[in-house]
Amino acid sequence: MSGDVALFGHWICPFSTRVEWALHQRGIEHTLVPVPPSAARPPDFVVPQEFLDHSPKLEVPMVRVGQDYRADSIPVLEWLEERIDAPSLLPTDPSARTLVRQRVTWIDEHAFRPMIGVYYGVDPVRIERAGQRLIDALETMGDWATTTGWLAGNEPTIADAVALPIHVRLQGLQRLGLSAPIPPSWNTYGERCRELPSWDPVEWTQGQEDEFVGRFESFRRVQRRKQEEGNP
Ligand SMILES: N[C@@H](CCC(=O)N[C@@H](CS)C(=O)NCC(=O)O)C(=O)O
Repeated sequence: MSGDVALFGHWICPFSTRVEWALHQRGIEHTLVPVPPSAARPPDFVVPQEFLDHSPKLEVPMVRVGQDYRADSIPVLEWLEERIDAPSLLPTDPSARTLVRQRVTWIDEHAFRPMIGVYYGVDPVRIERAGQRLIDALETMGDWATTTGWLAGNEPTIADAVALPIHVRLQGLQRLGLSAPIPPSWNTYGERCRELPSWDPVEWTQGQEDEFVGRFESFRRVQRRKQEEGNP
């Protein structure tokens, strides 16, 4: 395993959490270089030059292994599988791998997108609709996990990495308007994730959850004021 792995990311970014969890779950030693997303950057924050030089879209997460850089969470998860010899989050059987990749794509579209719709939502009706779509997705994923233990088979895979940030911020989402009941199967699956040693490094403190909720409440206030002023 290459000993020189760095993750440029931030706890508030769900895409960074995917990668951070996968690094811990695979037991890959790494350095975490905190780069807050621009909206969460303190005014005096100095963005590392290495990040500016190598991130194609200036988005976190970005990962360095040795002298090579990659960005974009799902390609990064795949690249780390090829690049680093450590316990894998991809099954060896080709049809099982195909299932993992299908589920990764499904989760990104059907769960992550509405999740982001909840916290970036401004209009209560849209927040409610995004919340319902998210709950429907949690139900589907909870059913997968009930059948095999994990989201795509009987071991954790990159599909679990892709979905994991939802567990991390679920209470924050509820505080931001996710009002429908959480499917019990999703909660049971969440308990299984919390038992993994890789959970602790990505779990939010109460302060982090409060900061997440506070940031998006204030984002909503600003957007609503702009709308009232006819300047959305
Ligand atoms: N498709 C990318 C999305 C990454 C992304 O949107 N990152 C956000 C933070 S959560 C970002 O860095 N935005 C640019 C900025 O904040 O300046 C991935 O999966 O990694």
